[in-house]
Amino acid sequence: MSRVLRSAFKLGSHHATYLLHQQEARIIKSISCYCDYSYKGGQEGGDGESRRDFRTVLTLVGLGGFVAAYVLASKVAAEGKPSKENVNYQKWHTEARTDLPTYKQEVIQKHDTLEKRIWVTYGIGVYDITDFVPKHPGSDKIMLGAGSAIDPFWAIYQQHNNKEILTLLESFRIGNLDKADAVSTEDMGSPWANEPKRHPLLKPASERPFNAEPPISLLAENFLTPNEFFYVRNHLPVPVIDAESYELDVEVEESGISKSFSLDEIKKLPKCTVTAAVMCGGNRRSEMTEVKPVKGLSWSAGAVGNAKWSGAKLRDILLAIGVESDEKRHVIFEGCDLDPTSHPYGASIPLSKAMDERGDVILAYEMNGETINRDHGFPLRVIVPGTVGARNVKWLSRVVVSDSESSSHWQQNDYKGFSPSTDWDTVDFTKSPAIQAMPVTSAICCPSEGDKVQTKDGCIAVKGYAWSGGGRRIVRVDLTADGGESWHVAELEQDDLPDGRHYGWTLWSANLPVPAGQKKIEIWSKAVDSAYNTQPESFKYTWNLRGVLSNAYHRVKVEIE
Ligand SMILES: Nc1nc2c(c(=O)[nH]1)N[C@H]1C(S)=C(S)[C@@H](COP(=O)(O)O)O[C@H]1N2
Ligand SMILES: [Mo]
Repeated sequence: MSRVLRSAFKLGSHHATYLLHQQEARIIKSISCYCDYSYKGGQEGGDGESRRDFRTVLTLVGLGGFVAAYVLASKVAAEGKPSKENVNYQKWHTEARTDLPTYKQEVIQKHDTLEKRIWVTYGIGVYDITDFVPKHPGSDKIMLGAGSAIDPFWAIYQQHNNKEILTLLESFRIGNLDKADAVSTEDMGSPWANEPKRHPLLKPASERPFNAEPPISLLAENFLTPNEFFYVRNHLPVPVIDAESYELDVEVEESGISKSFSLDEIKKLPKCTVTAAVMCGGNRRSEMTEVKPVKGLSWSAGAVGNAKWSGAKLRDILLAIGVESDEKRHVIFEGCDLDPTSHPYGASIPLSKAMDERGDVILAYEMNGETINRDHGFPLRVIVPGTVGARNVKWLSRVVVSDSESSSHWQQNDYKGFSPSTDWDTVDFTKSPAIQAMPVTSAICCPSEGDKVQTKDGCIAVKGYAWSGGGRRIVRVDLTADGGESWHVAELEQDDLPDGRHYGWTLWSANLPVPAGQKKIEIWSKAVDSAYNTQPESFKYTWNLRGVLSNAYHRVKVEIE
């Protein structure tokens, strides 16, 4: 590496350090988006006491911070980063730097406090990230993860593998790891080697982890979304599970009751089928982003699907082990998908929802009459009808009845709503409740933005979906083609189920009158649910930093032929 390059790194490091101090609060607060911030070029724990938690927090803050520092790195770029475009930044951490000393793992391990300085290794690079690790009330948690290799984390969170972040990391380089101590990437195996095959029509918002939605024009074609077109939202690699040896652990905290169920045992329980839409809390986020950028996967309106789910009622299982409903308790779900600290994806719902006969919470092994596929949770997932997608935990491994909510990152520091004036400097995730039931929304699936459409008797054919959380039926969908001067009521296609227990979506269609003589029109849709809740007119006043609950009127511009 040239001297110019090295001094540029120093400069970069200095500059970045300064900026990092400025932005440390922001970085800490950005942890909730560490996992998806940089996917697709700029898109989408807990206070637990265990060491695993701490390590997760390190990943989130320390390593995720590198992601958050993307912006800083760009500034560095503007102010003197190496001009040679072809430097092989992906190799830096694999090569020894002759200008720097070599360290043994046991030496590195000792650098695990701010006082002793915080070191990490990546490949055979040794980095001092002390100035990067923000000083904040939870800094004790960061320390516990210090002094170790970050390779396993970055194997999973592949968004780090870009020039800006690797450049920033290299700027913290202080030495080389003794080769004998280096983590071998071959030994680790790729966590992505066993991903299932996906339908080519699913448009990935990120490949690893796999997140994709179907073209929304397809969504209104089928009341039950075909399994292969159903959006996929994975936070981690898809776990490989052998159905024969699979077991679900059900536990009750305090009482100490616990019981394991094989898949066969679960299938012997009374089978029940629920039609329920599952919608990601970030569905339609890309529209909210237009008001002001938000952090998260840039979903269009396709992060939702409607399916018939079959399985055992969670209520039956809980009753069988003697659980009684209690308004104050929770049911925690854990998946088999593990992060690099062996921490599973997790979420919780109120116990009262699980115990409610009309809550229809099921442990599903079938989706639309087929064995549930790997992307959607094989062999077992929980379906919490009417509740945000994040609580519908896939690849279920454990169910725990507890006095507290899940301590997972996704329950505590993500999937929560905030005021439009809350930013990453001021956000306090403990101040907002975790999203459970979702608000009413709708989307126009046909025509699509920019389509040229033909009129028939002064009308155009429009269709879409509408849904509300909490079991509320859709009672009306209003459409306008003249900016709200006149509204037209759509025809609804939905289940004939009582309000409060109506969990599937509603498809709607209409022949919408369009203003005569106008070439360009904008269609708006708004749905009304059984509580007469309706969608907000714009995203402006419901904007939130995470881009969740993005349910304003859906608007589509088309040209009349
Ligand atoms: N175990 C596990 N369960 C999970 C997730 C996950 O990453 N791991 N993602 C959640 C989120 S955020 C959503 S929106 C839904 C998506 O379900 P789908 O992929 O079947 O559409 O699964 C939820 N359950
Ligand atoms: Mo989600």
